[in-house]
Amino acid sequence: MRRGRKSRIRAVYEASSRLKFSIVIPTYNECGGIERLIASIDAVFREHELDGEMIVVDDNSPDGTGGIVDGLAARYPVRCLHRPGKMGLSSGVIDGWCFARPDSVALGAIDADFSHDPQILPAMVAALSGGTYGLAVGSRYVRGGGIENWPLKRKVTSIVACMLAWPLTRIRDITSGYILVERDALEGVELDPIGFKIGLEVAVKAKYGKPLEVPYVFKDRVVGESKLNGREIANYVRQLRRLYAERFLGARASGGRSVQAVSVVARAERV
Ligand SMILES: Nc1nc2c(ncn2[C@@H]2O[C@H](COP(=O)(O)OP(=O)(O)OP(=O)(O)O)[C@@H](O)[C@H]2O)c(=O)[nH]1
Ligand SMILES: [Mg+2]
Repeated sequence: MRRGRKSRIRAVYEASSRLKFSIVIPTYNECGGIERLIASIDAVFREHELDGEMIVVDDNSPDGTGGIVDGLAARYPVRCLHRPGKMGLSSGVIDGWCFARPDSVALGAIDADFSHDPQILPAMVAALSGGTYGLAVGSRYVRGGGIENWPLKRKVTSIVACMLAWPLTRIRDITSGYILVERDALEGVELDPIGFKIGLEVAVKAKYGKPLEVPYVFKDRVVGESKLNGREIANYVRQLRRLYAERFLGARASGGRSVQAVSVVARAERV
């Protein structure tokens, strides 16, 4: 009897001490793999007893991705934020963070195409739970990480893109997009919603203290089509130019979305 009570108390304690987090999955035409991804992330949550929720941000995908996610909400810890049209990956992640439950103390992002391995989520969560790190980045470019099935041209483009940002940060895989960051680290930070590289924006601007790169092997998408195009590459160059100007010329950022606005929106949507 006494043991039962003790273990119940321990269970309540462990539950309350688990790190609550929300991870955003931006989607545009990902009907081919979204259900499998949500089921896989849920399996990781269950196996490792993680207190996570998934937020899919869908831009009115013509292939019906958003509707599929709505249909999964009863079975999995997932909610879908529907936007009226294709508005970009980074702005989707920021809107998803707005939509996240307000008591999530960490906010993250993962691509919908299985390029980012959900199996490293527990290590990312553990990094933040331990209190030593405020940002965890899924990384292809630290020991243990890598890339599978990419042509040489794509590998070279990726490493060059990372190198262009290295003077701004000590994070190697700076174009990763697979991140988990403390909500507090985003407070008062203006995030530029341009383009694809929300990870870069967070890594350069947020106040997270120490970052940890968690290795994983990136896999090329097997279903659906890439949305990376020349326009997004140009956006990356524009984003870099703004970040360099802010860092080294003291230019003032404009048009950013602040974390304050994020929390306010999150609260407003829940009322
Ligand atoms: N909501 C939303 N999601 C987007 C948008 N553009 C891309 N995404 C999603 O962002 C993630 C990354 O896009 P990808 O097309 O895989 O881009 P990538 O990983 O750079 O390129 P690939 O190597 O081809 O996979 C995927 O989950 C996309 O569905 C957008 O405009 N809005
Ligand atoms: Mg991809």
